[in-house]
Amino acid sequence: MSVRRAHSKGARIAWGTRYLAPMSGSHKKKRRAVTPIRARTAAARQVAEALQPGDRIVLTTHVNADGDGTGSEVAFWHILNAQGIRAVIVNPTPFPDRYRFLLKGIESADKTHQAGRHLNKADAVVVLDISDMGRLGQLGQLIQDRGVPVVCIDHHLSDGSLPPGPRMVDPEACATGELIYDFAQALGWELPPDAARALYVAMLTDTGGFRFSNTSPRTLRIAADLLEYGLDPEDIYREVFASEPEGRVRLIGEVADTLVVEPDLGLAWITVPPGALERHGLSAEHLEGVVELPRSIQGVRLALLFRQLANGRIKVSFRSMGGVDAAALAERFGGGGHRKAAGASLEGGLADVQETVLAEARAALE
Ligand SMILES: [Mn+2]
Repeated sequence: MSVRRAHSKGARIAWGTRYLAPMSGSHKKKRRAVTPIRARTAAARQVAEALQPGDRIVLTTHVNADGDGTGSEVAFWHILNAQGIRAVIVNPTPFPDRYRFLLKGIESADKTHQAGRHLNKADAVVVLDISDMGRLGQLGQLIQDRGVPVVCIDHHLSDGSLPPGPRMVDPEACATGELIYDFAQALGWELPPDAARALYVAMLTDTGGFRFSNTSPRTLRIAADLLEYGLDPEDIYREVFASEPEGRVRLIGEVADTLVVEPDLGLAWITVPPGALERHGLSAEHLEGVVELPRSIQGVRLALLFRQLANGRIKVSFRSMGGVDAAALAERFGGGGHRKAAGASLEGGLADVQETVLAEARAALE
């Protein structure tokens, strides 16, 4: 009896040891890479031709970079670096604090503070997570003037107003990070563990924590492969979602107080009180995810967030559930985005802009 018990315990330990081994050291052998989609393989080859050893490459993304923009550029930086290709990151707005942990060990890769100097020497520019000049801020003109090939890797639906260069654009991708993964797989280029972590952050954030409808089986297969690099999902969760300043929670309290709901239409909106960010010592990046508050209400099909920008314009964020097209609505005000998440900025006072936008929103929901 006791012998049998000892035996079964021993067997369990042996099984556990075999199971755990690939996670700690030899995880590369166990990795099951996800095969890239054929059209993306062809696009990846064209992109790679524009990025030669000896070249100076500038990586950039949209104003107020998010987890996908920063994750994609950090991952691409590591992938190029492993191939001996020099790259720097130059963004139109400062690298957000929330994602600064991705730069650990390569802090000097971020040259946002010397944008002009690096763009003027660039042999190619890689624009990630946007296809339009509009959201490149003051870098748009510098990139246009430089006249070098502009690579674009993106998953947005857009008219693509960037200067010419190879394109790897697919709105079917859940995030630009998915395309960066495919880029490395298609070419057989090494994906360093820090790149894997950055891509996991890109896909995690653009899918709302693997919850939105852009979360495909392929998204999760790639996420699974990325975890095989030895990433700790809880570490990443803490860095991205649980490292907030106290002021952010107090701000959310104030913003939540402005909530208005029209349950018959499934419309809800919130407003950032003017000056609230400054009072709590926060910046615009701390508003990421706040628009999920009105969207989380039962029966809400369209949620809006209004806030005044530093330049006086009013920024409106649109989030939809079900069949409501947030991008189509944002486009009526000169903005754009995805079906479920879009934005626009309008001239005018807060009250006037709210009246205009809410009238269109109600019409869209009727
Ligand atoms: Mn994205």
